[in-house]
Amino acid sequence: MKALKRLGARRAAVLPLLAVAALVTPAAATAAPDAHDAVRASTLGAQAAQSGRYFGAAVAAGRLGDGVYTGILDREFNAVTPENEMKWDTTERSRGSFNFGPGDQIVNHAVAHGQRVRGHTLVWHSQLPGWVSSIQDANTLRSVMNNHITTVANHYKGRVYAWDVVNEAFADNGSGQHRPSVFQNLLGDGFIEQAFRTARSADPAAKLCYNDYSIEDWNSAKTQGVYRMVRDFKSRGVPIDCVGFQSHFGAGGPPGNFQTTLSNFAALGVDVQLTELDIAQAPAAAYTNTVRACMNVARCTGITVWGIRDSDSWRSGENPLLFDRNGNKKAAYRSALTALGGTPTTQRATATTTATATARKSAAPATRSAAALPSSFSWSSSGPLIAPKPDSTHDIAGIKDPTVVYYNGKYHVFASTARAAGYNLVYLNFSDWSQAGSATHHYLDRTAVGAGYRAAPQVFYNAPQRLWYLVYQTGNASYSTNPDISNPNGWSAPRNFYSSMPDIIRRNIGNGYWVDMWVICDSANCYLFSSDDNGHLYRSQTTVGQFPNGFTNTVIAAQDSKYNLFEASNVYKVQGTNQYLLIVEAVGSDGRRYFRSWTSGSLAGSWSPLAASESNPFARANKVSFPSGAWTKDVSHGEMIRAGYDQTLTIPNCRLQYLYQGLNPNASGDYNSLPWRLGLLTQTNSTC
Ligand code: G2I
Repeated sequence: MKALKRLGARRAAVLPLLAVAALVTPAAATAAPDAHDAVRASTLGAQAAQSGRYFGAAVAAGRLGDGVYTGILDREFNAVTPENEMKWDTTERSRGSFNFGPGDQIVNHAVAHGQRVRGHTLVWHSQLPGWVSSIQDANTLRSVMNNHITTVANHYKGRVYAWDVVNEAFADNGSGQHRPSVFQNLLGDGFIEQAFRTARSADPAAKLCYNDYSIEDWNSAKTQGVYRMVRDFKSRGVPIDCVGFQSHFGAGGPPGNFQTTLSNFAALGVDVQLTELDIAQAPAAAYTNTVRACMNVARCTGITVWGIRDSDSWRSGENPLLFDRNGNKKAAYRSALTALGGTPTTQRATATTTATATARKSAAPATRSAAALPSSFSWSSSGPLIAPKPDSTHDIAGIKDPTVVYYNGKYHVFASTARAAGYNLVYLNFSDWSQAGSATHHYLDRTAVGAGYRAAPQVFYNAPQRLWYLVYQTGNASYSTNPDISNPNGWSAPRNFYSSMPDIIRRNIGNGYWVDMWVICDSANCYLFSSDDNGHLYRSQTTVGQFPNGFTNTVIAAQDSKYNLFEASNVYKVQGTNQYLLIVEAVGSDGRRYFRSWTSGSLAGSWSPLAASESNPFARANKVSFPSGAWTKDVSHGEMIRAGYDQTLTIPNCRLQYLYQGLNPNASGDYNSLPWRLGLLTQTNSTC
């Protein structure tokens, strides 16, 4: 979007049909992607992400040097749980002396690969150092427990999505009571509540879970005991957000009433997760039943398998996992993927091929899947999901330029508010698209972000700094930061990335506007892309370490005619590949907005056309089906639903979703007063 839009839909008819095939880039184009590879792009994590879920694995720090292991991990999983590295006997082996080395190894790996982390576990009677179990008085133990929770949760703050705060506190004996432990014996039943309260104070943004095994059968006394505790916690406001069902099953798989158990807990107002799944002999049907039980419960937010290959499992003699010892996909893998809604790949992705390919490419895990995206796209659109909510001081006409991340069980959307007087920003969150329309709109002009011209936001979490960034245009490229994305009042006042408009932009901008700033980082550098409404896409750069202290080396990353390369560029990393995707908004021969797309092997590389023409667009209204009515002919400035939320801007490689701005085709008049609304595209020609 731009400061003072002057190109209305009315201009459309007079625009010439523009040549769209070639995007002039400073360097030679790379080879076009091989469309056949798209069939093999389907993975557990990417598929789970389609429904807002994660699919994770327990990870051992000691195996991160194994290329086959990390090849599978980074291709298939978008969440990890350290198998042993965050347990008390590792993190505080002697009193007051903390060791985060092994846990950090896993967390750093996860952050670098866009995987969320489940922290496991803060308080557990097992893997507990002798100095704790031999404590004899309640006061000492209470302060030791609180200090442990606070120190560990603090260390991982911002990088751990959910904590197993207390693990396995209930007895197996059919009593439905707590098991004996040093915590239970000295502190009594209240130790669990105490642990949750302490964890909440230490890391208010993390989800706090109670985790246990043999609580999957609704009829068991242990399940009922945990259920009563969660109900009690919720009724008294004790902070608990989720229950982890470990799901260590025998060959028969889950109990027949597992889904009932999950729904009953979810009905208490907590998320439920399968946290340590493994099944003796891994029968395909047992995995299907397990995954289906989760998929059928809206608040079942993710599944973690307890290891990657059978040889990595704590039950390795029972071959309970999804990959065999050589890293080949087992039948159970295919049933899990299918139950997640995916289509397992056939011959070429099975067993030996995958394992040997992975082994061969262990140094560069994703080179073979460089063409995860197809070369043409079709979409289905929702109706308008988000409309302005004017209040007495905000006479908003349109809501535009959305940016969105899914984080902590919610979609967080920031957008421009447009009215005749100009632009500012709004924030809303919701857990489900069905609730997007009823979410509260928080106007950011009331916060330190401030009044005046602010538009076209982009949000991401900077994992190295553990800080959220909101990037937006103010005439300069500006940003605010916030430790808590869900707190609209937490944003800092705007700061600028540049001291002034870079010379190369000043020389090329003509009558355009400097708009739509977009930041994306790889492991070494951060890049800022921007447009000039005059056919140029610019790219500046800095290092990850220097970000956000200025961007330099501004170059023209791509150029074309003005309307062919207009504005609203998004750049993303495609999950599980070495590809980046660029999409840029163009103005069609009918004056309607649509998107063109390119790919590149590196952020600073040249961009090769993917679906880059008006007849083969990335997204254009005439390639979109509108089951609930064709409410717009423009597919304009928006943002992809990402697979993660950090600075790498990773998107799924399959079944893409794009939140965009659309417009009643009959609307006309002042550009700033047009009634833009937000709708959601879902890709319909995915192969997963
Ligand atoms: O027992 C299965 C799981 C039950 N729920 C809680 C989980 O935390 C637990 O995980 C397992 C790990 O998979 C094992 O890897 O917890 C075990 C300990 O209770 C872990 O085993 C330990 C061995 O006992 C140690 O001897 C060994 O040094 O693994 C360590 C690292 O390999």
